[in-house]
Amino acid sequence: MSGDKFKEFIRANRELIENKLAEHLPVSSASASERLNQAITYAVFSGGKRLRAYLTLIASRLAGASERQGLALACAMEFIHTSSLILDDLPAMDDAYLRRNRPALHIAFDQGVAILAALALLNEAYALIGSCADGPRGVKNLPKLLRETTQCIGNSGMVGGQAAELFLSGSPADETSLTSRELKTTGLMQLMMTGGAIVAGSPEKERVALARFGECLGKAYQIFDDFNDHKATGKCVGQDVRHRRPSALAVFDQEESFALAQGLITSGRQALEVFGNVAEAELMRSACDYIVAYFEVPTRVARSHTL
Ligand code: GRG
Repeated sequence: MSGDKFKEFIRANRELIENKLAEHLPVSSASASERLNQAITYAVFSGGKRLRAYLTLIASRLAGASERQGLALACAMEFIHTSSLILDDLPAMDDAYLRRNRPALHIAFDQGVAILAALALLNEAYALIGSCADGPRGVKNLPKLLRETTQCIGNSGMVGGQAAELFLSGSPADETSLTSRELKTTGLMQLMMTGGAIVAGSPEKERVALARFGECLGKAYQIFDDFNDHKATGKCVGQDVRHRRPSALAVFDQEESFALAQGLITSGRQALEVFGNVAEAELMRSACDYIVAYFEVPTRVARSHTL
């Protein structure tokens, strides 16, 4: 139950993912771009767990996307994630000085470079997503993939969720504000799960199941992350409290939050039933166990939760 299969997958694929990220790193050869290149390297190779890359690769394989498409999507998701962390840490957003146990990018370099590095990574992510148009199916499905991408990243996804977090801070939090704010995390998790299925032209039933899994996992992940706000995990401690963010802890007590997150994980696992016991579906289930163990969630009876 501690995610051993997923841990083994990480061990087996770590080098592959790190090499692919290095290969696709958007380094500039323009004059005087060394500092930008250093900042991009600093941000991407700074000890992140790479969960988004691994989960994307598994979901893409599960959906029948080619290995090349799966790896391109995996790198794209990790670049989007890194870009969002850089922007999130800026003084105008979370005003955080620490990320992954090191100075945040805008502290290690400066705000201008940090913003450009975030843009370069986001831009490269779109190029990687565009590169999934190989083969007749890829070409046909690319417009749909781009639509899904812009929705998951834009105002109905990460950008919208971050805006809700900023603008609802200080107001009394409730379940509605939490639902808006969690888009900052669920948006990307949904895209990670559906990207491969869209490009591979998977049956609607499978794509919907993957989207549901991503949504449930994203919501649970955000709740777990909220719980880490007061722990020293390599980020600034107590940011949600300091900014009076609409976090799970502002609405539920600890027991309720864990039960809610556990219930979401259970719903996500149920969504995967459409795939039976194929190896990649088992890996996704194992990833759920890994995440629950990583966040040291106490074992409790899961409360059923309807979205
Ligand atoms: C479109 C790039 C872009 C940004 C949109 C700034 C922003 C607007 C959104 C912020 C999204 C955000 C930072 C959500 C938090 C997600 C989260 C729980 C991060 C922590 O993930 P881990 O623990 O991190 O997996 P590591 O360090 O392991 O990669």
